Amino acid sequence: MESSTEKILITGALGQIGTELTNKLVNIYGKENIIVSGLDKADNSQTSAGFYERMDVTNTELVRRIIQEYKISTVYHLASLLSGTSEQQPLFAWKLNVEPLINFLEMAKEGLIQKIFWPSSIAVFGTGIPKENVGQNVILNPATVYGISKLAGEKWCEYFHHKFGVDVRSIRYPGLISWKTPAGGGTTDYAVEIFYKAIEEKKYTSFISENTAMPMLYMDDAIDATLQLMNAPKNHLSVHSSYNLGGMSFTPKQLADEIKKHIPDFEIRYNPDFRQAIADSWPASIDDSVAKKDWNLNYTFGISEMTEDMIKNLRMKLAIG
Ligand code: AKB
Repeated sequence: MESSTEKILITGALGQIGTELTNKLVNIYGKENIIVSGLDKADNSQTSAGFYERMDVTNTELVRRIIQEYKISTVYHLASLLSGTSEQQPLFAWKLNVEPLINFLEMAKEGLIQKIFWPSSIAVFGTGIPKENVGQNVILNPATVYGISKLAGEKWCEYFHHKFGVDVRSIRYPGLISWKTPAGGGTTDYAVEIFYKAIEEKKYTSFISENTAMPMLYMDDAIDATLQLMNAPKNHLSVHSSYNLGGMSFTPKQLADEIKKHIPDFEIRYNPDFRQAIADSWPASIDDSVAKKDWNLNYTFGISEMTEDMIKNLRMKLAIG
């Protein structure tokens, strides 16, 4: 475990991963050591989650100033546009998903930061490879703007590691399912929306077709995996682009059947939109044996445990809210 003098900056801290990762990091390191940043709210105030800095990550000078001011040692750089939104704003997706990462890598090269975490995605794989059990080292041929930006980011991480010894660690997240903060703009997000609609309206129209399988991960497992990777001894790591993470794999129909075990009158319909083409270019399942070997990746939640936990927690949240 890192010492509590560690100073951590989290970008995209108000997003789906950011909110839950922030809580976990505050518990481990204390809120005085956590600086959360996002585009919203007031500047430089101390919140229950640590110091808050309103920060546009594309503003390289501002980011550098904050890194220096707080003497940041570790950055979790999560700010990103997801796959659906990236297709609608391709140039902005490139600017947001790639350029700030290079800025952080440069600062690590200069010795201003000691360690970086950056999320990649199963979107890097793309077309022309088998769909099942896709391995760590297959040909990467992304078919989406988001996938292109994530592949470029992976290559920058690898380059800065090999050339300058930068300690940057990354995971190719599958779809992430969680109840605390809604997801936004992703192709796998049907698997979050479906729970809200099942509880509130007992029906859902999926924008992904019935039998399209994608890899998914429950947020608790995603946070644990992220911290396991960040705490792994440097010399155990053999991948310096980004580690495959498989989690579980299911189709909208399989998820709906699982939900029906808790909400028997739930009904699902299918009306695929532009995100279906994105899903069609992604793997159905992932081989994550390299992460299991290098840093003991493991999971607690399968589809039934995840469904039960989502419904229990969302029912409470929606009843209160
Ligand atoms: C998305 O659907 O865009 C993301 C991802 C798999 O990276 N959840």
